[in-house]
Amino acid sequence: MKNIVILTGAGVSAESGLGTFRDAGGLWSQHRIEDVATPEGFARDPALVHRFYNARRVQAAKARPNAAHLALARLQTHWRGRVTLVTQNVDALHEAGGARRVIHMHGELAGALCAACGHRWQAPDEMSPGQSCPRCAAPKGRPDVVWFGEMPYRMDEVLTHLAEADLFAAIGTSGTVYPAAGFVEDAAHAGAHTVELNLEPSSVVSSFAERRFGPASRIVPEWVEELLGRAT
Ligand code: BJW
Repeated sequence: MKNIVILTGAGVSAESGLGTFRDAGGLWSQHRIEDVATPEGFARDPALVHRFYNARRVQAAKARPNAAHLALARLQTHWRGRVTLVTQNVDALHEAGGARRVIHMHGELAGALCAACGHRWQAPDEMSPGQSCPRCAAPKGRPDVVWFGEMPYRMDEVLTHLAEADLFAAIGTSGTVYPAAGFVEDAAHAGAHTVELNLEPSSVVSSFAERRFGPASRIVPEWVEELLGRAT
């Protein structure tokens, strides 16, 4: 077994204090998806959307990586083959835990994007409506995140890694948002062993060959130690 592809979701950061989306009390129980996570919502009320992301940017800056982030970074360092980390999360906790070359398929809270020319820059702590682009000066700054109806980032790269995967793991994701929810099928089709690590079964649990349930801070380090022990 050489190539490992790992997909992470909000559950991997839950024990760092960042709320998930769909759990009880999660972000989508406090905000309407159509208002804060679609381009149409942003066009209607950019101030509301900026408030939502400004608050999450502040919260994410205070969060610290937990044992799951640290274990995945350790796997990347010690595994003899390739470990590709694809995250749906917009926080930087994988990097803070020591992971490298993380693919942020749904963007990053730390980034700003010009909706007019596509230029990207470091987001200020507080973004506001009409934020002007440092390159083209259009008042079209927005958070550099992927909303419903938009194309996730670096999909060609992700699909190539999935096609070459020997092992695919999904960690802390509900399996309700595509295309990420379909990665297990892509990896299985390529012949990879597939494993779900989650607090509870996801919507696509039946697609996985192996399942492990519990808090990420416990089950991810256990799984990583097993893999590294098996490889040495
Ligand atoms: C723990 C834990 C602990 C808790 N330990 N676990 C019909 C079929 C197919 C697709 C579609 C369809 N209709 C519409 C679509 C497309 C749409 C979609 O999927 N909609 C569904 C709702 C049906 N998708 C899109 O629009 C995407 N773009 C797209 O498809 O483009 C076209 C395309 C075509 C072909 C190829 C490629 C592209 C874009 C989706 C963008 C999603 N954006 C968001 C916001 C990002 C910015 C932000 O953060 O605000 O991304 S929405 C939100 O959901 C966020 C997340 O990344 C994403 C996934 O959530 P996640 O991570 O799974 O979190 P939760 O809360 O759902 O789950 C947490 C899990 O953790 C739970 O299972 C818990 O049990 C667990 N957990 N504590 C371990 N301690």
